[in-house]
Amino acid sequence: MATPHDEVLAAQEAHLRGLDDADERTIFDKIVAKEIPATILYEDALAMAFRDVNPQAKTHFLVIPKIRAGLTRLSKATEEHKTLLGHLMYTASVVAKQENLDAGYRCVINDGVEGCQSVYHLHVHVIGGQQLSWPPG
Ligand code: D5M
Repeated sequence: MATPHDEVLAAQEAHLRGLDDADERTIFDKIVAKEIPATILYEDALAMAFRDVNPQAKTHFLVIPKIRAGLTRLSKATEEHKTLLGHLMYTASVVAKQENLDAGYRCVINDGVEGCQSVYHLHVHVIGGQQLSWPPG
């Protein structure tokens, strides 16, 4: 039976499909479509989490919107993306628990050239499993 949460996700999914710019596909779209392999840790109607291919710590996974809906980067966010952005952060916390990151972790979103973004499909890096240092470079 669908829960109220499932209904919210389904409504968001329909809304995001209306905003989608699917012709410009990224490597992450191919992971969502299962055209290229990835170690998938979590998936629902809106979000997917998978291990980063180039881990920067003992645990490093990415949380992405399955439908990019114009969110190539965080700086493209509009009012219409608020629910999705909240869902991505919540998903990061759910998967971090699943990965036993009980002692803490870091969430990072790189934006644009100066933020060192390389894949233009919004993603949250979740890094942990060891003591991290601060500040980053
Ligand atoms: O981070 C982009 C991240 O995406 C970077 O840490 C590598 C990761 N990446 C790239 N291709 C793959 C595949 N195929 N699987 C898993 N992870 C991948 P950015 O913030 O854009 O610099």
